[in-house]
Amino acid sequence: MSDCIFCKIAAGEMPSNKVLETENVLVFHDIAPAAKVHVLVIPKKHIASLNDITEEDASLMGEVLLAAKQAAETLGIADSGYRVINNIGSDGGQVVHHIHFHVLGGEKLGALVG
Ligand code: IU
Repeated sequence: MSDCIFCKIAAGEMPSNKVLETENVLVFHDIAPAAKVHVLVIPKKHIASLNDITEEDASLMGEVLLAAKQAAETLGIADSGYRVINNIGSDGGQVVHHIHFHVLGGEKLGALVG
């Protein structure tokens, strides 16, 4: 999508602080970190939110989760633990309408659920 900022980041048209990149997925540092480590994992393909994935995206979404795990390892937070969050829509707090998974860690996180 031409007016999507994460599409522009994925295409290299906007700068980002990259953690890892594959053919289909990009991981980059969040510009406003909410934890000591805070990166975003995105598919390069424009998908607005989890509501918009289809069977066709099943393999791609697997690649996204594998990249989240790999980024956690690269950033040294895998063993101590971390959180992966996907916000969906207005009530979910989604601001950028290109599906992304937040990976948060590097410190003890407060409980959200449970
Ligand atoms: P949300 O799940 O849509 O609420 O999260 C959007 C995130 O994208 C938020 O944490 C922003 O700080 C982050 N972000 C970014 O890293 N780079 C950008 O250019 C923009 C938003 I716009």
